[in-house]
Amino acid sequence: RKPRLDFAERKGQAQRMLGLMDVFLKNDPISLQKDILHHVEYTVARSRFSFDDFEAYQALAHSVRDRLIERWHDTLIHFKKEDPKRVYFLSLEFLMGRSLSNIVINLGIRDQFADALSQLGFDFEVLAEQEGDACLGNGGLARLSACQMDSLATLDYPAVGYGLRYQYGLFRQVIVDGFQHEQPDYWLNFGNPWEIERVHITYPVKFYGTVTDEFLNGEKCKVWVPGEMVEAVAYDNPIPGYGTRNTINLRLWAAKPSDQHDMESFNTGDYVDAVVNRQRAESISSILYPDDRSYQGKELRLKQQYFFVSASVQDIFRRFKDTHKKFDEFPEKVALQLNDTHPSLAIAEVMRVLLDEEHLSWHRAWDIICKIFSFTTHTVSPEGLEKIPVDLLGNLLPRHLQIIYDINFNFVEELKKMIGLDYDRLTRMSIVEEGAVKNIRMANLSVICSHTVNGVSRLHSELLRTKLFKDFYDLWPHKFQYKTNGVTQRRWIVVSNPSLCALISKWLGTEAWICDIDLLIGLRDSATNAELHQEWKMVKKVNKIRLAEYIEAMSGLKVSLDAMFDVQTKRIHEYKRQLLNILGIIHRYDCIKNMDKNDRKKVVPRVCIIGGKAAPGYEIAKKIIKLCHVVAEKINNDNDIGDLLKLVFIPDYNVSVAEMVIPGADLSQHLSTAGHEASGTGSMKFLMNGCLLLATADGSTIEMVEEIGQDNMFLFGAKAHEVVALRKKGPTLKVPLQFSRVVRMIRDGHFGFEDYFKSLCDKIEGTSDYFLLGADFMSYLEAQAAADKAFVDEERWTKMSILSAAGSGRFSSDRTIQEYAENTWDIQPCRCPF
Ligand code: Z57
Repeated sequence: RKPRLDFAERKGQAQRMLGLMDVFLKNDPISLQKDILHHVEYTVARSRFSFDDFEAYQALAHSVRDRLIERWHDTLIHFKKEDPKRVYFLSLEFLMGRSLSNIVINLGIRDQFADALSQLGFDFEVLAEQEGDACLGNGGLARLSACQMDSLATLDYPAVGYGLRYQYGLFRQVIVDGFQHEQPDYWLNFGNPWEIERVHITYPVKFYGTVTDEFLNGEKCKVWVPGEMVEAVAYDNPIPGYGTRNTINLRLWAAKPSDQHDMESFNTGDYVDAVVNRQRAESISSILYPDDRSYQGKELRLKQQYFFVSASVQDIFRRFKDTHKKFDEFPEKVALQLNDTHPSLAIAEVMRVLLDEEHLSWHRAWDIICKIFSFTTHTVSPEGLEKIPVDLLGNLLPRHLQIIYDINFNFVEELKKMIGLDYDRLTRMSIVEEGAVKNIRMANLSVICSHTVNGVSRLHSELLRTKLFKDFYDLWPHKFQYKTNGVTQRRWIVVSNPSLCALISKWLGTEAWICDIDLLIGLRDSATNAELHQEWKMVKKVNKIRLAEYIEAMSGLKVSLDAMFDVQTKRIHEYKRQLLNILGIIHRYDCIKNMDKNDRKKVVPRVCIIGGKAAPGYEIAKKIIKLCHVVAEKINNDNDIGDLLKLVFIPDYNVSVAEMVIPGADLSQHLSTAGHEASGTGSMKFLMNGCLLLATADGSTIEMVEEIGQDNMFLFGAKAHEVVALRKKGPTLKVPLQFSRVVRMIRDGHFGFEDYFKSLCDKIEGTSDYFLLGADFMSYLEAQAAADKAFVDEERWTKMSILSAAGSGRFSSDRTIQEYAENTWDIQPCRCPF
């Protein structure tokens, strides 16, 4: 493959850019120091002679922000001048984490800032840790959006991200007596230097009301008279690319009371009540739903979806109409990407604007719709698909429900012509689900109205075509594609693992891999080089020390650096089988207890680390967290065990915790029952950091095996195609004795709380073991034994680790985004000159 970018040329441009920037904002140490002190005094408003680390961080952040804004302006002006086709990335969730390090690295001014600070007596890293995470998302889907924004900027694509500016991000997880408690994350408390409030960029968003038929120039048209109006205010978050001047925009909407509405209540005289009532508008963007793929049919959630969609669509139309008159050109300038079904109301909204406001014919409007939308789904199970009760939608958005019905009517009529009166199939494919509660199937709407439907890994796409969307695939095979997910190496190596970053650049003799990840493969040539081995082990050691210190500070537990650090961190879900991990740990504990002194000497010491949040209403997931704590309590305090086995639960797993945990892991576990993880992206971050994988053949792991080879991973468990048959066997399935024994230990109260854990045990025994923990248990233990065996052979382990990182190139979001640009969005890079 030819390299995507000429790195030398990029580097040259970057140098010239720095030179030019000196004209305005200089980057020499004195200028940087002056700038920082200026912000201490005038922005943070502290005395130059007394400010703490947090205040220093704020001043630093503002100095960085100034430099960021320059490039962001230039990019927006350049895009405006060039007027390329843009992609609008609509997502209800963006999990950005911290920004400071990421931004200075992408701008190429990290070292300058670090030097300037150290002369002032500050440590860059210490200040960077003052920043709180922006957690405007739940898990994989949301972090994927963030990685993709980084790649879009770095590859110079003209992209805009749209989302919601929640006042409360994902809840903070606090553990009390081993139970998860949720606390609000009021992340804006301390200000947010990375956003730019645009008080003049606002749009009215309408809700409720009625639709009437009216005549305009002799033509019948629909008029929606809303019952409520809320204002959407833009907050812009510049996203800088690496090695480019391009800095794209992530525009998040906040809800404010509307000026146009409520005149009436003000005139009735109850002024104070009227003002207080107005504040309710703000609740629309107040809180992120923490459910992660369970849809409850809540009105507020639907309001959030429409609110952000409506504001974004108005913004897109305004930008288009600035420079264009004919809507036929719309598809040449606009690609709308639906990140899952959450923003799929955009389809009905664009249709509504074209019909009711721009007065296009249905035919012309529909033609445009079919050319602009692309849809990516992230789920595998039919239950994961979003449905909206018709009553709810009809009440909140009466005109949109009409439009959806019309789209469906036309679709079903067309379908009848193509497949005849196959009523079962027609019923399955209809956008409207009949039943006790009538629902709108947002996935069907999205598939029908999009030109392309993407899965997030090859296996996922296969499952979409043969199961979830089989009826649609048979009809429109050309619509179905897949783009295996990826993560950005800028955040997941350069920011979070600086020692590994330096090592890779040294051994490859270039930094070009930072935006051309395929170069990583070059490490293969040195996979057995003794000198590299030495350095590689040192890097891992440094990161393990950092992680061990964190564990000790957090829980008081001292862990041995010689032990294998074995990590499973991700949202808690039954299908991800954290329970399988815990049962494996209990088994290991039980084995060690039953060994004599000599055998114990042969045990490979382990530090098992588990982390992740459970949705607040997800009982079983919360029980898994408690189980982890009681088992840890028992094992960690058992003198027979000592350093041979430790179990730690890391609370409040988020992006910045991940940045510290992942580089320090020797082994990471990805245990989803095959066919249930659409892709998985955590595994990619571990892989890039030279962490070995113990995993099922699920989602993107299947493709990882192809890249790094079966010998460099620990694979186990039933394959996706075997899972259905295994489930059918149900009661006749023989469960290994070892499995029954560990479940028995929990049931018998070996760890206490046996009544509380009963329902958990019932879920995995007998016919109810839906996720097949029993069926996969032996295979799991064998894979664990294989990992132990490999770990004692230090040379072999290090080689496997190097080959893991060397083979991780395919899992960069740069590759994913490039594929989307070429095969789905049809957009070209638009590079801002210096
Ligand atoms: C979410 O994080 C994902 C899927 C969903 O349907 C929702 Br809702 C949230 C995850 C998948 O579970 C992962 O397998 C995948 O890697 C990730 O989305 C990004 O595609």
